[in-house]
Parts: sequence; C-alpha cells; structure tokens
Amino acid sequence: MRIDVITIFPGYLAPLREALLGRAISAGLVDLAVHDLRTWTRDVHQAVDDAPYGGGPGMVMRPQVWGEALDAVLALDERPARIVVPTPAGRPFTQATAQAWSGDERLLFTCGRYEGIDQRVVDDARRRDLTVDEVSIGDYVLVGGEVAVLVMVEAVVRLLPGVLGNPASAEQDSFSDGLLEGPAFTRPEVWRGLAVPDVLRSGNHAKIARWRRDRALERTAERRPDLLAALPEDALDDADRAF
Ligand code: 6GU
Repeated sequence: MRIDVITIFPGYLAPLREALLGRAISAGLVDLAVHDLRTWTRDVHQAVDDAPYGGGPGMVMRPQVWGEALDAVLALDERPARIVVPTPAGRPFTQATAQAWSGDERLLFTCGRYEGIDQRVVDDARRRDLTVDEVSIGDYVLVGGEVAVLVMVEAVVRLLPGVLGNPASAEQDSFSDGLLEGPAFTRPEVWRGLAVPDVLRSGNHAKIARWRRDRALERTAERRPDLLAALPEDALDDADRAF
C-alpha cells in the first residue's frame, strides 16, 4: 500500500515511522511519503490560508495551493488514490472503514488546519471522478487533521497482511464481531490477592470460549449499549441471549 500525507507540519507525522508502522515501512509493506503543503505556495509569504467568505472567526485553507498539491502528489504514482480529508464535520471513521481502506492500493491524506480547506478542493476532485472521503475520528475537535491521520493510518496498516505477528489478534479485535473485548490475564495466578478466573486455567476450551463471549456481552452492555442495539438479528444465538 502507498500512503501519501500532505501537511504544513511534516514533523507531526514522524511517529508513523516508529514501532509497528515503522517495521511495516522497512519491510516494504507500506510505502509512506509525507509532503509539505508549502512546497506548492507561490507567494513570498508562503501563505496557505485566507479569511472566510461570509465572515466569521478563523481562516480557511486556500484552494489554489491544495489543488496544485493534490495534482502533484497524485501524479507521483499511476495507481488511483482514495483521498481522505480529516474533518470533525466528516462521516465517522470506524473499524469497518479501516477494514475497507486496508484493501486499497493507495491512500492520500490531506491535513487541514484552521477552519478547514476551501470546499471546492473536494468538489473539484469528485468532479474528476476521484474518490474523496471526509471523515471524523470522534465527537471532539482537534486543532488539525495530523493526529487524526496518525490514528487512521495505524488502524488501517495493522490490518495489512504480514503487519501483525499473529493475524488472529486482528480477527479477535474489539468491534470485529460487533462487541467489545473482555478482560485478559497473564501470570502470576494470584497477584496482590487477586486471582485469575478459574475457568481460564481449566483447559476446557468450550467453557473458556463461552466465558469470554459472556464477558464481552456484559462489558458491551455496560459500556456501549449502542453497539449491542446495532447488532444484526443473527449476531446473537440462544446461548448469548440466555446470558
Ligand atoms: Cl478528522 N479532524 C479534526 N481537526 N478534528 C477532529 C477530527 C478530525 N475528528 C474529530 N475531531
């Protein structure tokens, strides 16, 4: 997968080269390029923003600069890119989004700052039949899209084949079956007087699976009743309902 990021703060994306993602890059599973938006400014001040039409607080990022940046970065590779525009006004980014994008050959992230990017940049790209997704990572407001890009790239890249040591970790993720994952334990058997649940040491795999499923249902009901309510009809069997 090729990933491009356009930002006025390239240094903000440095963590992408650490740890799991760094290894995915070194291993050639991900080809990452971070670009400084100011490369495509033409004035001496390298201005990327201007006052909003209609008035109001804040500044809007100028379309000429973004338009040239997108054209240039798209041309770096012949494969078509999904263009991702992080914005608190976007559709929610979820595990299903990460799964869908992990099948793409190329992602291009555009980091807006200030009050966002002139809407015509998105409108123009869509008019040229490019895929543009405006997405939000949650119901709070960040200063810019950079941290949201760190979040989304990490969620997508860990799903690529060969990135996780044990692919079963991704299959058992919270959300992949629509439920939160239950609690996990390791040695010692008793720590500060707290014992590991007996069932997990029983060696009875069917009982362990049932116990884990019940804890997942319990935790989801407590913390995320909205997820339980959204499960498809056939997601719960009689044993689940008995719990
Ligand atoms: Cl994707 N961007 C910004 N600036 N703020 C956000 C967000 C994105 N998602 C939630 N808040």
